[in-house]
Amino acid sequence: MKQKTALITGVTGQDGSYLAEYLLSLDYKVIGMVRRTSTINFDRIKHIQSHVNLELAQGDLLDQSSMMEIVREHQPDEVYNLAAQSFVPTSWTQPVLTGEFTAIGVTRLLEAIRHVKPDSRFYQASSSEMFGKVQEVPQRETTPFYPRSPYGVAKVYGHWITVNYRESYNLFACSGILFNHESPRRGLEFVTHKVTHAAAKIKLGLQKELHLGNLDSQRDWGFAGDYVRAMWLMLQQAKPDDYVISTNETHTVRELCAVAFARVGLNFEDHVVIDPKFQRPAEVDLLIGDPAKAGSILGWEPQVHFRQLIEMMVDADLADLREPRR
Ligand code: NAP
Ligand code: F7E
Repeated sequence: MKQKTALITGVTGQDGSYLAEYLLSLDYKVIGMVRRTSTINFDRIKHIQSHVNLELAQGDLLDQSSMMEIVREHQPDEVYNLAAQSFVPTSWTQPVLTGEFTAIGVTRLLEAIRHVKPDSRFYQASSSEMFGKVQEVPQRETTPFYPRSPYGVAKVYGHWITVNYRESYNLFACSGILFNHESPRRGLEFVTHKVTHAAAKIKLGLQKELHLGNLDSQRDWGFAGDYVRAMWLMLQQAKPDDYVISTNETHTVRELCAVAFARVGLNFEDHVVIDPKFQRPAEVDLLIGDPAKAGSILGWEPQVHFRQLIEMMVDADLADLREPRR
C-alpha cells in the first residue's frame, strides 16, 4: 500500500508533537510546518526530529503563498490544522493577530487545499471555548456557541469556515471540538502546567507562592496523547463530520491545585495566592463535554483521567527540575 503523507501545521506545539509521533508510528510520511524564528524552538519534537519519515517545511498561516507551496510540493493525503494563537488571555491583548492566525489562517489553508489538492482530507482544531457561556450542559455537537473571548470568536469562525468549505466545495473537512487537553508538554502559561510546575518547584524549595486567578472555574481536562488519536480517526471515516472530544468529567481549578500539591505532600492553601492580574475580562465558568458521538462512530474513548493526568504532569515536572531532559 502507498505510504500516506500528512501535513501538520503547529507541529512544534503540544498537540502537533503528539500527533506527529502517532502518525509516524502508523508509518505516515509527516510534513511538519514550522514558522521562521530567530532561535529554534523544536523542544517538543527534538526526540523525533531525525526520524526518516519526518520532514520540516517552512510556512506561516499569515502567508497564503507559503500555504499553497507546501500543499503543492508535498501533495498531502491528510492536513491537520493545529497552528493557532492558542492562549486565551493573549487574545484580549492581541485580538487582531489572534483573528489573523486562528480565524483567517484557516481560510488560507482551506483555499490552498481547494486550489491545489482538493482531495486532501482536512482536520480543523476547533475548541470548547466556542461554547463559552454555555447554553446546555453537557455540551454536544448541536449545542449553540456563545464564545467569551476573541480567541473563542476566532475559533467559531474557523469552525464555520470548515463546515462551509465542506458544504460549498465538497471538501472532506472535519472539525474536532476538543475540550481542554494537557500533558507534560503543555505550555507553562496554561493553568494545569502552571500549577503542576509550581507544586514541583515549591516541593524542591525553588519557589514559595503560586499566583492564580479564578479557582472556581470548571474544565473538562483530558490527555493530549488520547486526543490526537481522535483527530486521526475523524479523517479515516467514510464521511466528514464534526465531533466533540472530551472526558465528560469536570473539575475546578481548586481541585486541580489540591491534587497537584497532594502529589508532593503539600497543602495548596499554604501556597496559593489569589491575584486579580490572572482574572479574565469575561470568564468561561463551566465546561463539560459529551463525547457520545465520538464513542459510537469513531470508537474513541479517553484512556487517561483527571487525577492520573495531573499526577503524570507533577511527576514529569519533578523529574525535569531535578534533571532537565525534554
Ligand atoms: P500550542 O501548544 O500553543 O501550539 C500552537 C502551534 O501553532 C505552535 O506550533 C505554533 O508555532 C503554531 N503557530 C502559531 N501561530 C502560527 C502561524 N502564524 N503560522 C504557523 N504556525 C503557527 O497549541 P496546542 O495546545 O498544541 O493546540 C493545538 C490546536 O488545538 C490549536 O489550534 C489550539 O487553539 C487548539 N485547541 C487546543 C486545545 C487544548 O486544550 N490544548 C483545546 C481545543 C483546541 P510556534 O512553536 O512557532 O509558536
Ligand atoms: O485556563 C483559570 C482560567 O489558560 C483554564 C486553551 O488550550 O483550552 C485552553 O483554554 C481556566 C480558566 O485554559 C489561572 O481563568 C485561574 O478558567 O489553562 P487555561 P483555557 O482558557 O480553558 C481551550 C479548550 C482552548 O482551546 C485554548 O486554546 O483556569 N485560571 N488562574 C487560570 N488560567 C491561567 N492560564 N492562569 C492562571 O493563573
